Amino acid sequence: IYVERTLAIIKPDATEKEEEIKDIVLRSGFTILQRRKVHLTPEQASEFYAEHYGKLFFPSLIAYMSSGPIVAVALSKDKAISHWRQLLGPTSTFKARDTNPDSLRAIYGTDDQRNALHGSDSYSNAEREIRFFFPDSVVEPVPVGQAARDY
Ligand code: YYY
Ligand code: MG
Repeated sequence: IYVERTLAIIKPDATEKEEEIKDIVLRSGFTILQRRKVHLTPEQASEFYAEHYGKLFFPSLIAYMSSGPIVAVALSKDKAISHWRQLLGPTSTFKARDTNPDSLRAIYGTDDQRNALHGSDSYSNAEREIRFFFPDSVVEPVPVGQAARDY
């Protein structure tokens, strides 16, 4: 089994549900490696979401992500990156409610932007995002014969 890491974030609109979300995370077979509650400055949120710089929704995304404390969590599991994205559901809370009502964004999201939770979308982003919140975390070696890969 190829155990992977991914970065999850409980966004400001969902931190009150942390215990409930944690139960689902553990029941879904993830291991919590590290957890940190932090209130990002707009500058830090912009750095985290740099790939979206210049898009129409960027300013409001940064305002939202710096509006209150968030909980960053490093998770591990077999195929953690894709499994976590699956459990999250689609980016839009409304689409999640329509197409995947059991997903975390369907349950905990507020609207198309305030979608309660984040998940890394690729191996390289997962490693970058884990380093962003947990700079001291140990870098996991890639098993022999398995190249680091994106999904
Ligand atoms: O990876 P994921 O969070 O599912 O979506 P991204 O396309 O990376 O966008 C990041 C973040 O930005 C998303 O969680 C909500 C917000 N957003 C938005 O407000 N409006 C959009 N049209 C797309 C994304
Ligand atoms: Mg994304």
